[in-house]
Amino acid sequence: MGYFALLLGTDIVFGEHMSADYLPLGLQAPDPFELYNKNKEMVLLNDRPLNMEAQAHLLDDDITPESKMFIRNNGLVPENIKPLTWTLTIDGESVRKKKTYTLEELKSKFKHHTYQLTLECGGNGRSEFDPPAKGNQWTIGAVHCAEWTGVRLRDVLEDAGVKNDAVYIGYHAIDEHLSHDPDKEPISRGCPMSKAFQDETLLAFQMNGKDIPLAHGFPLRLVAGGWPASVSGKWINRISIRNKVHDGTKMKGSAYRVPCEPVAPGKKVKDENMCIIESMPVKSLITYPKTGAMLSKGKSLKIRGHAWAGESEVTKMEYSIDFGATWKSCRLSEPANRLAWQHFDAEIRFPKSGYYEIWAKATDAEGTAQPMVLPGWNPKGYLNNACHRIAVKIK
Ligand SMILES: Nc1nc2c(c(=O)[nH]1)N[C@H]1C(S)=C(S)[C@@H](COP(=O)(O)O)O[C@H]1N2
Ligand SMILES: [Mo]
Repeated sequence: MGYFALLLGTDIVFGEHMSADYLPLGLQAPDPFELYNKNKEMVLLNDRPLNMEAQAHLLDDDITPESKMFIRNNGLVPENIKPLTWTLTIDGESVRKKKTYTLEELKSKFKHHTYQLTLECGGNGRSEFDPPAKGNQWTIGAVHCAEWTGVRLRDVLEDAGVKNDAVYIGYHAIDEHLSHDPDKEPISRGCPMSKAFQDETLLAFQMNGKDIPLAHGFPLRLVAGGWPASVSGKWINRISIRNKVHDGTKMKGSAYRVPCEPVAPGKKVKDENMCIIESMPVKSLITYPKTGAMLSKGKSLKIRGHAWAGESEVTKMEYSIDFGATWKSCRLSEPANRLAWQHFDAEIRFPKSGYYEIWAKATDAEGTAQPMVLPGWNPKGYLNNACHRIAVKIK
């Protein structure tokens, strides 16, 4: 008992009634679902660093609410953030004049813009690769499309001044490395100037009409829709305008890179033959019904879901109930804005009772479709955009 009291920093009154194997609530780690307002059906992959994903049926909303957004952290979630004294510095080899802004200055000086943006972790779908790839074993739930409000990164960069030799931007954030070493950054990635200068690339301070939730980057986050979500730095306080490809943590080696040319499964690939992932590939999810649904015979079934295609747009959405032998079209919506996911639905009639699978396949504006089997194996297990499938029974 003395030991617990020491940890709690005070006496445990009536502690003599506690059973020997009882851990006082005050010493239990906080429940991440409660701490971060997450739906109880979210799946925790890791608690240090915290990584949590959705299931397909949880992603049914047109705009993903906080409770159903996956969390991907490389380090520790910052604590005690003080938005009033928060600053963002623009520096680097290619800035004309290094400049620092308070949050208030960013908000009052630049025009506000709101976009729905699809953010998918580069490793979403990793769990299916064989031979397996190390890292979080995401299934299909590391994607969301929330509505972000902020100022254009371009407006802020131009205010500080961008030199002609600018190539890339790199973000820096305040989250702590797992080792607690202050000289190490958990992650510091970025994007070429062309992506940094797009209309939809924001320095966001709001998500779904409110302050950004802590786990998703409060009080300031970079959002670059359609690219691996690792480009969208959370809790950022510095952006460097670089005269070369940014060389921060997780930019080099094999991180967020795939072989420049396809390789056989399991093959070792030299770092110099790995290329940085830019636009994410075309993909879709059936969000209704939930896989395993039981339906009664004679009734038709309305399926629905979302489809997205990185920098491109989804132009065709199809489903199959005969294991890919034939495909029928779904109704497909226009995106709310560029880089937002699109919604699809279809009404399906089943010829007789029994077990079925519903497969969904999206095609982008370039004519590239999702593969029905696993796409190109790569050492880190990125970019799995195979068709989503659900099972239904008709009785
Ligand atoms: N500062 C910081 N930004 C970060 C990360 C991080 O660990 N620290 N993780 C990145 C990765 S790998 C992903 S997939 C997304 C996840 O965003 P989310 O947690 O809001 O879903 O944030 C990115 N931004
Ligand atoms: Mo990620």
